[in-house]
Amino acid sequence: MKSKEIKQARRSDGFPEDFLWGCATSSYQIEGAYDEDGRGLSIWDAYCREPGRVSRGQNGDVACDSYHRWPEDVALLSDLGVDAYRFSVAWPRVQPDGQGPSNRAGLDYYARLVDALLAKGIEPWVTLYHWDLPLALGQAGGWTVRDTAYRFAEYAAIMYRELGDRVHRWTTLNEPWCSAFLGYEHGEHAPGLRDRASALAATHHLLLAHGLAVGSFRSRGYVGEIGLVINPATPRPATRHEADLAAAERASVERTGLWLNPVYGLGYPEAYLKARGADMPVKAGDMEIIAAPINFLGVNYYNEDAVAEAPATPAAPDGYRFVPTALPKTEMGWDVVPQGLRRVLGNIARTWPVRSLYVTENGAAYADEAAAPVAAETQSARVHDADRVAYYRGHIAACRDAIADGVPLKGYFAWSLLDNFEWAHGYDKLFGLVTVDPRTLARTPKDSYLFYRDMIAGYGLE
Ligand code: IFM
Repeated sequence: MKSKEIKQARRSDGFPEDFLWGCATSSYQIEGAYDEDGRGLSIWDAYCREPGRVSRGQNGDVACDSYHRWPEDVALLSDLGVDAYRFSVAWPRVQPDGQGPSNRAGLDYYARLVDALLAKGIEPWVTLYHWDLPLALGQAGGWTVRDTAYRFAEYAAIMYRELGDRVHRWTTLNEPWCSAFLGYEHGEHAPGLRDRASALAATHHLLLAHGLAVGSFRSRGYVGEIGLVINPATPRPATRHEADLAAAERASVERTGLWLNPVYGLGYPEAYLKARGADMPVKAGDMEIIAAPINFLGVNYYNEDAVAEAPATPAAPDGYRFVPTALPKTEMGWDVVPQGLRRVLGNIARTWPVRSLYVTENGAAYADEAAAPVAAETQSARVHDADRVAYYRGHIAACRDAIADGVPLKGYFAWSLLDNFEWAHGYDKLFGLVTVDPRTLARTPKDSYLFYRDMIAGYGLE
């Protein structure tokens, strides 16, 4: 038997041997070094300094200090046995003001990281935008202005030129719904606006940025694949009443069809825009740019909500409300619904012509106990996070179910390698497979890390 066959025979979890196992992080959440080596400020640096925005006034100035400690992180990834590491580039490290000449020190940081990953046989998956917009662009209107999309395409071209010979999997945007709606309508993320028209303008410009960056990747003939990562939602109808079924359909649009319809050439969902009495700032040719073919779609999944019909109001024009459930919850207050992952993947595979799907984030925040003292027999400290292990076990099993259903699911990334800066929650909510001591920044793998290592090796679902 060849090595691949031996490996497949050893797997007792039903996953194909070429299924890709990975781990994900993002720049602002782990890098720190916010003012080193010519990095410019991002909208998150500024937002964290606004009183009342982030829990206990915390920020990403130091975060996990991965800007300096990346060799430790690469070693952790290697010991975990992942095939791929999904990380993002901090645009302000590359272009401090979001345009103009690039910053060599910033580019070198990512080049070193990529080379170290490749040396360990780990494939770099580079996300170009995970929310840390250069502050100068933010001050000029951020995603509400069209120009930001063109600046993004220029920055993307710099990254392709710099790393395109070694990076073969790119994603343009991470969860653009969060950038547009949490940032511009709900006031929960930077820049903290509460204005629906701004959120819709941001939606269009984010999609335009995505399309321009895909087009630029293709036109330059790089080897590799490029895709988009969204956080779709297919909420559960609270009952079997027709009205709740219809409400659940409407509730999924803003997180799902609003993004996928244009990306797959179907235009914006009209009923959604009509309910808001809104037009998108579309110019001639935009929809073609946005529909540039992608190689894969990334799905970030954490939970599934239940919704019931409700009267449409100006504040909630889609006519639904979230209803409580009796399901267990993570520290984020999110329902734990492993089969919801199977449902959302199935729904996407049935509705849009997606060739390859990846779960690009999945994981859970729980309040972990402090690391137990070093055990004599293993010489290592332990963090027992049984809830997180159970969460992973259930959701990875749901991925296997989705594959059995016929979903073209090709890989899975755990969120996250490290306990890190969880946006408006600061470091109060921890998603890591590895604890990061807030004082010393020392890393300690949790039981979930050991579980995931077994999973990747082929026997985690036993
Ligand atoms: O930490 C975030 C990540 O930045 C984007 N997806 C969801 C995660 C958990 O909230």
